[in-house]
Amino acid sequence: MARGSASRVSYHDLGPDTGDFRRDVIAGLSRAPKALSPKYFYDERGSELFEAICDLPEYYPTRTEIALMRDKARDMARLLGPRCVLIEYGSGSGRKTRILVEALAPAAYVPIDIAAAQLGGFSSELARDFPEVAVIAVCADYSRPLAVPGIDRFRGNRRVIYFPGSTIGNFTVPEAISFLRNARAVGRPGGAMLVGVDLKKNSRTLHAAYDDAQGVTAEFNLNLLARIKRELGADIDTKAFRHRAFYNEELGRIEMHLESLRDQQVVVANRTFVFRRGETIHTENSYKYSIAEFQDLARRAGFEPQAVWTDDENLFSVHYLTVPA
Ligand code: AVJ
Repeated sequence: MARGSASRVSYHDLGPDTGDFRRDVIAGLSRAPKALSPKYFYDERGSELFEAICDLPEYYPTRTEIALMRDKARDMARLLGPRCVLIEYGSGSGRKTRILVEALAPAAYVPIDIAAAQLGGFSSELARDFPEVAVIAVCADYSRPLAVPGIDRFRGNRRVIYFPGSTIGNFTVPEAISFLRNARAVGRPGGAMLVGVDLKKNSRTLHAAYDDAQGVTAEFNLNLLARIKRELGADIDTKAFRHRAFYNEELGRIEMHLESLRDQQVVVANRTFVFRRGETIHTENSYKYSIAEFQDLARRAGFEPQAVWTDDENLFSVHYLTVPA
């Protein structure tokens, strides 16, 4: 299925459908405690709200990582080497990717993203601006194994997996290890990974970043309920829930929840779910790692940590890991 005007871009839709969403929502609300996957935040409205979060004064990760990419892209490109196949998990708006692609001049660029709305536009723009780069866009859930169509012709090129944005923080430690093991297999011996990881820091800064003054993060979190209403035709009073975010020091993670403001019932796909007042749906974890903690995690997944870049304030890190030959 080709889409977009540039000749060097192809687009493949392997994304999850409404059936998957319905099944996951029902399973998540049947669990105790209730939980939903943060991957479902990113419908069209959710992707827009996430872009707005990235521009908030309190949300330091995006601007810090972009500045880090600007400062260090040349060093990174030297280590990653020429003519690689750059596979990106969760390309989003692609601001960091542009910086990297410009410095790296890869043979191919393979963005894999669950958010279809952004993927088509971003990949055609990139293909237009970098005509030497073959762009293979894939709309899919990258947390599951998938075969990238048409990647075989780059058999001889080094594979580099780019995973920016500290999205790795959405996984628990065992999930992160199995995710990294899959990524290592995709990278193959001799391949590499470049991964953005948010650093541990004082809880005041973290709380502000996940509970901003303008309430954009609250709207982003509550949009998940709005999406369930829109797509699954559910009966939910979204005003009867509120956004909660806090740093769980012991587990080293921000947790986001949707808290029920009263005893109530919610109906999704003919199933009734009972909420007590104060009960929450756990919607996201955002783990924070020290450099040593993340390198240890990478080693447990079979990678060899080679280099790490951080900003002057030690807010954010970008790790370069290799797959042993
Ligand atoms: C996209 C998962 C990295 O955890 O900081 C931002 C998502 N959630 N504000 C993060 C998010 C609330 C973000 N990640």
